[in-house]
Amino acid sequence: MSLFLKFKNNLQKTSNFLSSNILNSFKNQKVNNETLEELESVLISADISLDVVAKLINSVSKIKTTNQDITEIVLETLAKEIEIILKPRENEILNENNKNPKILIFVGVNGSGKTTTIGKIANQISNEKKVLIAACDTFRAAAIDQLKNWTEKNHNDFYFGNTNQDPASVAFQATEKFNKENYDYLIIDTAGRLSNNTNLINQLVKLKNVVSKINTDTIIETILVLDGTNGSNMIKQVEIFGRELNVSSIIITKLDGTAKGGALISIANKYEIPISYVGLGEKPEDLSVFSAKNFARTILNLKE
Ligand SMILES: Nc1nc2c(ncn2[C@@H]2O[C@H](COP(=O)(O)OP(=O)(O)OP(=O)(O)O)[C@@H](O)[C@H]2O)c(=O)[nH]1
Ligand SMILES: [Mg+2]
Repeated sequence: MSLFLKFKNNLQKTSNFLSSNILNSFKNQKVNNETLEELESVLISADISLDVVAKLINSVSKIKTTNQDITEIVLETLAKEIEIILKPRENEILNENNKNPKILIFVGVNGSGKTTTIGKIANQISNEKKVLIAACDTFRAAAIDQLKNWTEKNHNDFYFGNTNQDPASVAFQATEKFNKENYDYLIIDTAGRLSNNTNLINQLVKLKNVVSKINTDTIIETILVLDGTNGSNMIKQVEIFGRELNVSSIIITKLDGTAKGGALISIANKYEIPISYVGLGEKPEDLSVFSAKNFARTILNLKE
């Protein structure tokens, strides 16, 4: 299936919401204060932030009435503006031509999709690469098993410690193994829940420091996984994790399950952090490289 179709099929909740409401707003074929206000409220309901909505409304307000179907022009105008906002955020973290090893540390609140996304990403790495996956979520025994299942499916090597062992010490041992045995990738899973956020962030900072100290030359990506069904609440998570952990990339999951996919645009507009992948379902193949154009066009139910 093409990437476009994948986006189209799995972003239907957002696209149905946006396209049907926008068609409805412009059914009288006029761009005027009333229809612009209706459009504004539709965009806000899709969790697109006010500053982005203002930009979009400004572009649509400039549309001149012609013989052409106005809704088509409105949708095309919106898609173009949204693509301009999203384009600079495209970013590939798995470059098959890259010979240098890489460490990926996955962080995010509990349930955001870290472990599942690690499974999906490992599934996309070619079999020729040597991959070590480390279970540094030592908070729950089930978390270790969940990751182990994925590594067995993908035939990746797996490193784990004891339940409740200090996550940074598991990361330390895994990083030593990664160095000694010449792996191409080390992928680190972390816990999403602790007694409070400050403890969680401190623990992650410690883990990252340990890994960076041993591996001064290797590229370390800190990947923040966000639950797309949280809509605009994702902003707060970017704020907290971004500030302390120098997040290098964002992955937004569960976009198949929400009509609030517009929040991705708000994040792209507010933060200069690349968006590498989007989660579009629970199956191993339901993780797609983020594409600005595909996202912008499919959420408005436009053709490729
Ligand atoms: N529909 C859908 N479900 C997803 C997606 N990504 C993850 N999930 C589901 O979300 C749930 C939580 O995912 P996990 O990967 O366990 O989340 P986590 O961040 O590791 O959670 P903790 O380990 O508790 O911090 C699971 O049931 C996943 O199957 C997605 O893109 N789409
Ligand atoms: Mg997990």
